[in-house]
Amino acid sequence: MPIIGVQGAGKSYFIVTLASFVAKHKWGYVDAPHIYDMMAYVQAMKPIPPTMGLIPVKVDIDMVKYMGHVCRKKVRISTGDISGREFEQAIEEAKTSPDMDKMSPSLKKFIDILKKTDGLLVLIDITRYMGKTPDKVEAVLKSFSEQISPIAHAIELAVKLGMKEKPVFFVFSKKDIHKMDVDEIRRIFEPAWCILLRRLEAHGIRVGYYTISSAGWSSLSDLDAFFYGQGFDKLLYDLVVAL
Ligand SMILES: Nc1nc2c(ncn2[C@@H]2O[C@H](COP(=O)(O)OP(=O)(O)OP(=O)(O)O)[C@@H](O)[C@H]2O)c(=O)[nH]1
Ligand SMILES: [Mg+2]
Repeated sequence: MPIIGVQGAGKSYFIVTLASFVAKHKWGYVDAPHIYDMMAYVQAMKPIPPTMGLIPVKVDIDMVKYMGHVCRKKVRISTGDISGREFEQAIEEAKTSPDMDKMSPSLKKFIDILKKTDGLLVLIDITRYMGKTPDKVEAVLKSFSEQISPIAHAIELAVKLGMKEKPVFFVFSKKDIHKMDVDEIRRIFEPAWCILLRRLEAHGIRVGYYTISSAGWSSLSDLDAFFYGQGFDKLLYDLVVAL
């Protein structure tokens, strides 16, 4: 299951946090050693250099647990196969040139990822205009307006390549900044993205909504309280069960 999202949406921070959670609870296996380098940046809350963000990171999950329910299944979550910049460029290209022979390596790579996917984890950053626009709803809508085209096109492309009856999980990142709960965001998201949502329903694609924070946990003494408080266990459980 790939993680997609525009530049700076929080994909790399998310996978490092997710990997730490999975490792802490012995729920799976994390691809090393690149993750250590990324970890250093996440722990220091510094931007991950673009070149490092390109290195693929894979988290192999064997089991998940939520509220006493255990689900054993093998699921791979990955990112870094395609960076946000490559993703945006590939989607732009996919919109205009459907010619297979002339495709750029980025678009080819992205199509290969989508062909074999069991669903999508879509990271959306709603914080881009927070602090710049006084009205929170307006700030969220402004962020959506920048991300709806690449994201919706990517999902449509995945559907075209055969992703039917598979789940799409929308994850609104950087919760520590926007401080909104998932229902509050859904009330803005659903009308704004309704055309895509109706089309997904028509293809039997189930949609889930989550909001999490992937930063500021390394200094906490009670890591579990952070992870569970963010709902990482629920997100992983829903995801594994849905596949
Ligand atoms: N406060 C806060 N900041 C975050 C969080 N997640 C990511 N960030 C910030 O957002 C920046 C971008 O996050 P990345 O994870 O590197 O974004 P990305 O989606 O991997 O971006 P590309 O690799 O360019 O596609 C980071 O440098 C952090 O400063 C979060 O949960 N909370
Ligand atoms: Mg990245």
